[in-house]
Amino acid sequence: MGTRIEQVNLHWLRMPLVHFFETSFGRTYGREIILVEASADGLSGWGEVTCGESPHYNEEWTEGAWLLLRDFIVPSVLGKTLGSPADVQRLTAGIRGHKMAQGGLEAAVWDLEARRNGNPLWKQIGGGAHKAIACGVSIGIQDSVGQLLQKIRTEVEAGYRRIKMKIKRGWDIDVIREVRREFPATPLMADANSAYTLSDVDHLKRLDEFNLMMIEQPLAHDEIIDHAVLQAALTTPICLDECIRSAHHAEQAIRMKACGIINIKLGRVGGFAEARRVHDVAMQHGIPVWCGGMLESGVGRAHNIALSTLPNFVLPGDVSASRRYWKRDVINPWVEVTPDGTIIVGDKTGFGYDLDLDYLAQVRVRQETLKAS
Ligand code: OSB
Ligand code: MG
Repeated sequence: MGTRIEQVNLHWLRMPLVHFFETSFGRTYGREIILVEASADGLSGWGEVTCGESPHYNEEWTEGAWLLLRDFIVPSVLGKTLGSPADVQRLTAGIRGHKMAQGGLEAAVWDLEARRNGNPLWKQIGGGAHKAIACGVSIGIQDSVGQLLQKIRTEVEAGYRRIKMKIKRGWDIDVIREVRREFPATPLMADANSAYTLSDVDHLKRLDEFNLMMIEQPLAHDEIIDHAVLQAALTTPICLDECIRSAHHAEQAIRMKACGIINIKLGRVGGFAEARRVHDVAMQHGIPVWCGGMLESGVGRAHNIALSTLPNFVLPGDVSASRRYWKRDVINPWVEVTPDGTIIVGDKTGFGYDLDLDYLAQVRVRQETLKAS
């Protein structure tokens, strides 16, 4: 028994975004995405590497991830017989960091395992507690407050259940005040992507008056202790994103009271096995979680949907409709959101959608095949 990984195909896709996306660390007009295709016995599973084009969200970026996969991660797994997809994490444990690169392969192997067993991916990972996923949107920093208000109105009218706005120094308190005035009852939150330091505590305390669901990652990407100090000074719950790269980090952050909520990103923690552990630790401590996004193509989006069916995903996530990002997605059908702001979870085998192989070939700019010897 077990699955011997015979071949891994790396596909580099270049996909322009429908609208630029700006965070405190910069603006993105298009995505450079690696899809990982892992094959055994005539079946293929697909995963997505969710890192950015430059090493600003974390240390990973597309070109680096490609080399890491080609030279280290894939060779650690090729030709090995896996008892479970969770073995990918064990086989790559000697590689420090680069969880998004590892997570892309790990997710592909879970999808492959699901297909070998004729299971939907959500079932293969032990999910299924939710048959519909509650959706929120993440709205980037805009050129004007008017433009932001207009974008929020569009998403609220589409049915999305919460609005996340990106903030940075100079685009925070005054902007949120205007948004709150315009949308007094909308569930609202802000994501700073590490734009502040503890010396901004008095400034950040002013956020408490806006009744935000949470503030996401206000302080440094690797700083749990300062978040605990900040949380003690705020009534608004802190949600950690960048800081949580493992279940161990989640446990430390929760024990230190550095956060009240955790954003789980599949790639950031290295795949489904660790994402489930983060989920379980949070659940044991009564900390709710939601699924973050990294502007994924349909493949990563579908994986996020499967992950979000685990029971403690009780808050709307950043997983939203394909057409918010892409003129055309690489899957069929595209991910769609109902008028009441949910994605319906299907029963199809694997990640639950068909690949649009014609379009995939159109947007592919690089490809490499690695075979077991
Ligand atoms: O911090 O959650 C983040 C996108 C790129 C990098 C970091 C983040 C984000 C998002 C977008 O907020 C979420 C999405 O719509 O996919
Ligand atoms: Mg974030």
